[in-house]
Amino acid sequence: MTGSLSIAARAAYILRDNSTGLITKAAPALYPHQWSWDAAFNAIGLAAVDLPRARLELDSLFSGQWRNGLLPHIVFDPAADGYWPGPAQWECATLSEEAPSAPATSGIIDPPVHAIAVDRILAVARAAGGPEAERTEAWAAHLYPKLLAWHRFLARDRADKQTGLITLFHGWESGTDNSPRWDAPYAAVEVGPSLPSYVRKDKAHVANAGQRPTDREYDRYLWLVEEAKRASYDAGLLRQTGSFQVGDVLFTAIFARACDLLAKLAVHLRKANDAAELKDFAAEARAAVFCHVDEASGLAADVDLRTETWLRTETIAGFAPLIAGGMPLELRRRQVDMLLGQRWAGHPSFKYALPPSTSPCSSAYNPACYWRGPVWPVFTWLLTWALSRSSEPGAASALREASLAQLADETFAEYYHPVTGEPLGSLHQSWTAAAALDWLF
Ligand code: 9WN
Repeated sequence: MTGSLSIAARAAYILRDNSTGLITKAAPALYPHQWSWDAAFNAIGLAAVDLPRARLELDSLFSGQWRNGLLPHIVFDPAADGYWPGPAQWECATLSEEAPSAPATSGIIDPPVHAIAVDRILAVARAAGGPEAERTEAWAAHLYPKLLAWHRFLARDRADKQTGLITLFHGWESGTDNSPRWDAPYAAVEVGPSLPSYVRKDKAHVANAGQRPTDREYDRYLWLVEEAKRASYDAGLLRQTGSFQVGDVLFTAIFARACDLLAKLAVHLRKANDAAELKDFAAEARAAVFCHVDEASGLAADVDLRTETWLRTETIAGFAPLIAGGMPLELRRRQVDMLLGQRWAGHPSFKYALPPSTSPCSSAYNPACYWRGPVWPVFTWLLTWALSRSSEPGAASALREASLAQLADETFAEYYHPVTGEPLGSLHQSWTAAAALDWLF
């Protein structure tokens, strides 16, 4: 088999192997449940090989949606064990009337990439034509009210009135758990004496525990779950009591782009009022992202909402304006040049010219640890998706080629060491396989 064919075949095999028949596990051992933004990326990859499964992936995820529109960051597979904290720790249905009694879910959120997935699945189905295209159109119309409820939840419960940024009450909600972007707000989180004792299960599933967050960080992650439980997962209460409250530029940028696409779907479904509402959400979110670009560095900055401080760290989230799209040409050129330049993808020590999760020029850079330095292929995919839609096809294709060269090792790792190219974290990670499939489609 030629290189690309072999990568695609192996990626399709991994997505099949990680399937329970209903959901795609985020990873075979480390993450045996369905994660929200993973499911959306996985659905994009699945669209290339199996449209019915791509649709089922999102249907299964949305079966865990809460009555108030919240789409939980994990929908638990009742048959799976081995991930901690599990349903017995989250206790969502007991603590909140908004949560479904089944399936069991977590009570926090993930970045809203779902409308991006629906748009991509529709494009693939329309290009294929025939009955699958018709089925996919009907499916999208059926899913649409759930997506709308999810976006309305974010605009209503999570948009911060001062900054316009989406508020997070847990670093897990950003999807970039231990990124240095959250070091300062986490330093202010005091773990209470009532934190239940626990045994971490994640470290057993990676080659070296140094690739995962530290125990000190985990204490804080678990403490924030306790805080969320005490507030019955209610955003209004968490705004009063939460000891971690940040405005996330990356999440907000993804929301802006997803609102554009959901508005497009609303127009297609002849829902003019919804489309206008979604366009307003998009405009507000995009303006909030552009307002938080640090002039000196050219990177977007998150905000610690409790101290009203900008968090100026050199992490990949600083490229949120590229994800949001629609930025002034000058800012776009500056961000693209930086992304490909020596502080990022073009660093001379790197094996492949790919952007790491934290710049090697940052004092917080750790090339083997999770979101503190490694390259995440799924994030590269998101950048290529956004760049190719922002009149930057050259940058998009350079990143795609470099990432496919890296993925030729066929380990489909969760993340990679930028200097050695060593696969890190979980192997056979579903969203890494999905990214490869979409690139090769
Ligand atoms: C906590 C599943 C998820 C991803 C996140 C990634 C990691 C979980 C963990 O795995 O987070 O949600 O246990 O470390 O940081 O982005 O969605 O792949």
